[in-house]
Amino acid sequence: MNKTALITGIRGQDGAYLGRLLLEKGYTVFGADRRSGESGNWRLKELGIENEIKIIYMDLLEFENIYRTIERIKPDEIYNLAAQSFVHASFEQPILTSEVDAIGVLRLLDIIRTIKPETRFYQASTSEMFGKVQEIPQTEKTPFYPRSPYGVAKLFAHWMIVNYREAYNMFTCSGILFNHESPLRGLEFITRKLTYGIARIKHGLQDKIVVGNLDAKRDWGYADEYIQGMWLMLQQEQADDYILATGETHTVREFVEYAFDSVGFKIRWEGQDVLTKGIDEKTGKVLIEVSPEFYRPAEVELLLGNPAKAKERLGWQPVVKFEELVRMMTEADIRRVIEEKR
Ligand code: NAP
Ligand code: F7E
Repeated sequence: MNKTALITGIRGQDGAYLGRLLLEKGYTVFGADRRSGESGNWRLKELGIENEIKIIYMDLLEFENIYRTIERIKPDEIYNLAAQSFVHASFEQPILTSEVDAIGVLRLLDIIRTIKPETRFYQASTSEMFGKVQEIPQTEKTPFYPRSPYGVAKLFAHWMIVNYREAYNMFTCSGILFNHESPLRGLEFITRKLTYGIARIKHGLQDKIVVGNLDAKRDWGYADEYIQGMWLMLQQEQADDYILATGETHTVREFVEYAFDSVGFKIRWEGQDVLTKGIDEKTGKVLIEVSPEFYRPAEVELLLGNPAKAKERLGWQPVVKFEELVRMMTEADIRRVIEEKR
């Protein structure tokens, strides 16, 4: 039978990939958009699905708006991907971040509990909940220690997912996803900031990129594989929580080196901390600089996930490795910059 899914955050990175996957599987896909306007449509356009998703206007801040939407479309599955997802911004906007990422999830859960409690619900939880990590690698049993308003808000939502499952027997899943990137990643995140910046440097449109902490380590995977894990979670007999990660970690510095390398630059490092500079070995030009502006008041130094449970129970396993991911993103941005120059 044809299923109906509602994806919140449809215009984000994961929303676009998940929308495509569910359409391929024959779902009727409703995409909730908070009216970000035509400019927010680029990902759906790039995937060629902008006319196939049924866009509805829904903001996680507005209870009645969500209520009417769920009552009208009564989805079989909801994927809650909408969020203020930029950790750095959450320090400046902790209340907005909590309203959307914590209370917004509760609004959805409570509305479903009232209207259609059998709805299967996926919540986009995050490795940021591990923050100052209490164990390496992190598993579903590792204690949480969030380090940002974003992490704290997502942890509230995570426990609500667990609570609604236990209290009302609802099919609610928390996917604890480690960083996942792609050519559709937002430009504010370090990976895309780097690959887009490097493509512009390569084509003479920019001199350098200014960044923050180069020593933070992340477990970076490929978004298009992670959204398959989301779908799998909602197809199981029992609702549960799962980590999706690669089991490999790399520093931001390694990302810089590898991304430059993939377009023919060799980076030599000079200086320490905020005085660090990444220099082009061939020309001696400074291509990377560090500024305190991009440091966070509290940093997550190291993330490394163990995806064993997802492999065993869901049969989910990431294939794309760090080097391939960086190359894929750099190549996509080189193509975009060439287009922009035309
Ligand atoms: P993203 O590209 O930033 O997309 C988030 C989407 O949420 C955007 O389309 C945004 O709308 C929408 N949104 C923001 N505030 C909203 C509100 N008040 N009401 C309705 N929609 C709202 O994020 P992503 O990388 O695809 O991530 C998807 C989800 O997974 C997020 O919840 C994120 O926190 C979580 N997550 C991401 C990662 C990762 O590495 N990517 C890892 C773990 C968890 P606009 O387009 O209008 O801004
Ligand atoms: O930072 C460091 C920064 O903003 C990664 C979101 O999808 O993944 C993402 O959160 C690291 C941090 O992602 C710059 O300090 C250095 O240590 O790309 P990011 P994030 O904070 O890890 C998690 C799992 C989510 O759930 C989030 O929604 O890179 N860094 N220099 C920088 N970061 C940025 N953005 N910009 C810099 O210039």
